[in-house]
Amino acid sequence: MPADFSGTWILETNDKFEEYLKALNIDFATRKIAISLSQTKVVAQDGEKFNFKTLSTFRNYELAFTVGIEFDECTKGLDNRNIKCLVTWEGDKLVCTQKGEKANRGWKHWIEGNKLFLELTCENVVCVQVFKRKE
Ligand code: VLZ
Repeated sequence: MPADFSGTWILETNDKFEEYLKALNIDFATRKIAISLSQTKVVAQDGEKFNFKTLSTFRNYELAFTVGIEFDECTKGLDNRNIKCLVTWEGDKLVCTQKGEKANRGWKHWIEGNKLFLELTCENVVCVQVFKRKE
């Protein structure tokens, strides 16, 4: 039985997020705003279908996908690139490869106890975000 990601998760730590945004060529002013934000992930999981909402007071970002089915993503409001994505299970980790202009781009999600982890990768930068399940 794979992990259940459904729920509301509040950002607790955000290591190397600015470096990640820089690797995506996000400008200085936007980076400074972005790193100051509290982020909330609202995840809805229905079997292999997922909806991830990343909410903040500045911008929101929404992504819907089915595991194992390639899809096009436009990272609107982030770096505004078009990428080809595929999410697969690696054990209980949800792993997304994001093919496009940026090398080595993708993310991984997993759960440990009441924490949701997100590893965001671009080129040689790895950002690790830890979220706590909302009571
Ligand atoms: O997350 O790809 O959970 O899409 C940051 C919004 C959203 C704050 C980061 C404003 C989303 C930033 C990263 C302004 C530049 C991401 C996936 C995995 C789901």
